[in-house]
Order: sequence, then C-alpha cells, then structure tokens
Amino acid sequence: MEKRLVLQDATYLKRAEQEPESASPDLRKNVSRILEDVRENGIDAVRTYSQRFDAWNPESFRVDDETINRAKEETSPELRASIDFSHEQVYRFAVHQRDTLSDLEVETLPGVTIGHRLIPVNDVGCYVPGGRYPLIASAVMTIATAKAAGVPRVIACAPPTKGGGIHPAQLYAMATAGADEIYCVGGVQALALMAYGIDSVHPVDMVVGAGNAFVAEAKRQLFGPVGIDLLAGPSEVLVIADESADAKLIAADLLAQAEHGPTSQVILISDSENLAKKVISEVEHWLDTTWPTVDVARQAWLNRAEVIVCKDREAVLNATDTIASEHVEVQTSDDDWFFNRLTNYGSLFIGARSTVAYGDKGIGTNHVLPTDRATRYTGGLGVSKFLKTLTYQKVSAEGTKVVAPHIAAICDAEMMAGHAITARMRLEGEKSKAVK
Ligand code: HSO
Ligand code: ZN
Repeated sequence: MEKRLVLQDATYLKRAEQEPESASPDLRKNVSRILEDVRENGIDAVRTYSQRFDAWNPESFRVDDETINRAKEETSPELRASIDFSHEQVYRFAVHQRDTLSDLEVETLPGVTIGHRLIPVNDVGCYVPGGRYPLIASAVMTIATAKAAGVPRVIACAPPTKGGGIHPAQLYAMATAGADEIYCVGGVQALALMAYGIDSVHPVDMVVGAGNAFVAEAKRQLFGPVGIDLLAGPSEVLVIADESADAKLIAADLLAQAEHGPTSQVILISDSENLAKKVISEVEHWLDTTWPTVDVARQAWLNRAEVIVCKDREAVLNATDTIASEHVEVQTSDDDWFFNRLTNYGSLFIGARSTVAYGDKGIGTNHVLPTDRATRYTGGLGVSKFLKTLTYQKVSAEGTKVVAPHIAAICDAEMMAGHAITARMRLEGEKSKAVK
C-alpha cells in the first residue's frame, strides 16, 4: 500500500523524516516463537520470558490482596482521589453508552419473530502497559469499560517495575476499576498467559489494551482463537487550527503528543501559513529549553512531525479525513463546521479548551483508540466491543407457510438438497397437521 498520502491543495512546511514502521519479519518471528513456547510449555515458558525481559520471577504471578492493600497505602490520598475521579468518569460514560444499545425483537412477517440480544463476552483479559511511563489511566480504560458492558470476569496483567511488582498507583487503578484477578507479568508472555490459560488461570475469550509493538503483534497473532479490541500502534495527534488559534497552546499539545515516544505522530494542519509558522517557532523554542521529557519529544518532532498548509478549510477537512488520525483537535473560529463534517478520527477535541490529555487521563471518553488510519473503519474501545449482537428467530405455523417455500426454492437453486428438505419438512408438517 502507498504509504505517503496524496493531499489535495496542501503544501508541507515540515515533512516527517521517517515513515511509520510496520512490524518487521524478525519481530513477528520472535513473537510467534514466544507464543508457541508458552502454549507448549506453559508456566515454565512464562517464567523464562518474564525473567529474561523483566528480571521478574515471583513464586506466583497473581497479585494477592495484601499487595493490593499495600499499593493503596503507597498511593497518596490526593492521587487516589484523581484516579477515583477518572474511574467514575470513564465508567459513567461507558454505562451511558451501554444504555443507548438495546435488545431488539420484531415480527417481520405474520408468525415470524426475529431479534438480537446484546450479550457480554464472558471472560476478558486486559493488558495494562508499563514501559516508558506507568500508564495509570490505561487500567481504567479497559477494565472499567468491560465491567460497564457487563463482562462477568475481567482479569488484568501489568508488567513489573524495576523495583519489583506493579507500580502502586497503577495497581490501585486496576483494583479500583474492578479487575477480578490481577497478574504481574508483561509483554507477549502476559498476552499468552491470558489467551491460552495456564496453570490456575482460566483462559479468556478476548484480550484488549494497548502496548508496545510486541504486544500489538501478539494480539494480531492471537486473533481468531480469541477476540481483540483493535491494534494500537504509536500514538498520533492532528491539530486543525486557523489564524484565530493560540500558537502556544497548539505547540504544547503537539509536544505533549511527541512525549509518547520517538515514533509518535504529530501533525498540524492550517489554512494559515502565518499561524503554522508561529507554531513551528513555538515548538522549536520549547525544544531548546529543558524539561523532563524534552529529549523524546525532540526525536518525535524530528522523525514524525508534519506541518501542512492548505488552500482553504475544505482542503483542511479533506486532508484530515485522509490522514484519519487517532486524536484530532479543532481550534478554529468555527469548530462546529469541522465537527459536522469530519468523518475519520478516533476521538475529537473540539475547541481550545479541550485537549488530548483530558481524553488520555479520564474526562470520560476512552483512550484506547485506532491508529495507523484505522479510524477509516472503526472507533475506539467502548462497551460495544465487549457486547456480542447475537440474533435469534422463532417461527409459528403461519410464519412457516410464508417462509419455507422461498427458502426451499433458494436451496433447490443452490443444489443444497439437504437444506431444502429441512424447510419442506416444516411445511409438510404444517400441512399434515392442518389435515388432521
Ligand atoms: N494517547 C494514548 C493514551 C495515553 N496518553 C495515556 C497518555 N496516557 C493513546 O490514546
Ligand atoms: Zn497521550
């Protein structure tokens, strides 16, 4: 597939120096080797990889209640209040989403009743990533949403920190969000543990959550025998701004995204060259100063940032829908014009007061979102990903007389004699009953 997108009526003030990388054949092979090994050798293989990659080989990977209580004590009351806030917002929004979905039953013909029921997946495994940052809010996003959907058993894995177990605030968030079982294990081996079910861990039906390239590849390979939510790659932001926007605020939002990692994608699109240049100089100014994550932000800015100037707002709209970014911010004098027309985004942040960090950490929407242009065909994590729409049908004597002849005719035309008989037997059954 053509990687460089063709945008209409657009010029680049800055182009990304690096293309997004897809999983290399080596990475794929390594992941499949680990999955295979865990499937064949169970907990021994989990131990081997946990020791090798994370220097972590506890007696049991299951986190006990005592450790969970200790994590609570080690998390300040102020931070706990903020985690509780995030949990409440995400859970509440998920419940509202669930309330918009309903079972359906209709009599489509006299005597033909068909419908669907929304039934939650029974067992879900959530991966809560560690890595560069202990992502506390990620625990809430997956676990609380599965619980709001009505999933009876939600288990969760997070990797160990250097000092030992799961980061205390992350563990507090996992427990608060309602995880039924928590395991301290990371990476591909964690996904395998949940999907295959090893030792006393009952296998799950679906694995969800973001992670690094190895985690994403593991989910891709596990898909089929288990369900997944989506494949999340490096995080992305696209800011739409016009002449009226505040260049400093936009620079901050772009750099916040760049902080994720050297491969995170950062895009500004404007119909004002003047504004775009102001933002670039703000960003460059910030990159010359000292702050905790400036080095990684600088790498992402150099590697993956693009600044695009479009002829007019139609071209801005078009370019944005073509790029189909994970997060889109709109900071213009007519934000609703874009809100009413944009079709491809994971989550939309409307107006200068709304920023991606809000969605990331707990305003209520989910931060597990599609990347790599997948917003063209899916939204992010929500209750609907955990709810199966399962259909059913009931047919009366009256309904049989309407349906069976048509079905039998199609079976005959397809030369599926066995199928045809099943319909005709029903029809004959009704006729003979009528005679009796
Ligand atoms: N932007 C990431 C989520 C996140 N960012 C969590 C910070 N914390 C993917 O949506
Ligand atoms: Zn983020």
